[in-house]
Amino acid sequence: MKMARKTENTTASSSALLVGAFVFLLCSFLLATSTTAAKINVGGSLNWTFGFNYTDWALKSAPFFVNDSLMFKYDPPNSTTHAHSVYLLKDSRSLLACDLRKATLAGNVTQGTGEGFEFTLRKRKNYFFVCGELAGFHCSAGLMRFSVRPIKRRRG
Ligand SMILES: [Cu+2]
Repeated sequence: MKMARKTENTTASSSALLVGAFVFLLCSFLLATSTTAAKINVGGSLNWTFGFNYTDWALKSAPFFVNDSLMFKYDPPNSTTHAHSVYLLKDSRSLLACDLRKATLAGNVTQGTGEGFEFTLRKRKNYFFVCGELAGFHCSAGLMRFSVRPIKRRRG
């Protein structure tokens, strides 16, 4: 009796091991084959909005990969919401200061409508994104700023 029970336990644990190994292999396979670029909605379900901490969001959403696309969604100007836009800054200094003087426009106040617009991270470099509305107020007080540095995707 004791012998039989022991055999049963051994069988149960070895099949659990097999399942575990299978799941591990499946995960490795999925990781290795997920070489296609991702589309990431900036801000998750909150989209591009005033008062959400995008610096924090970017840190939690990392890593980003070269050729991934960031989706920016925001309502066009209307009577109930603030207008937003997306600008690219040149460096971390201007990001810190919310200095838009050398900024380039990535999306104007209407381009975030509906499904929004895509910005593809084509190069392995730092990107600095801000909302350009109210002369940097949305960037500073509204926390609408973040930087990302996409990394090269590992091939399997
Ligand atoms: Cu804004």
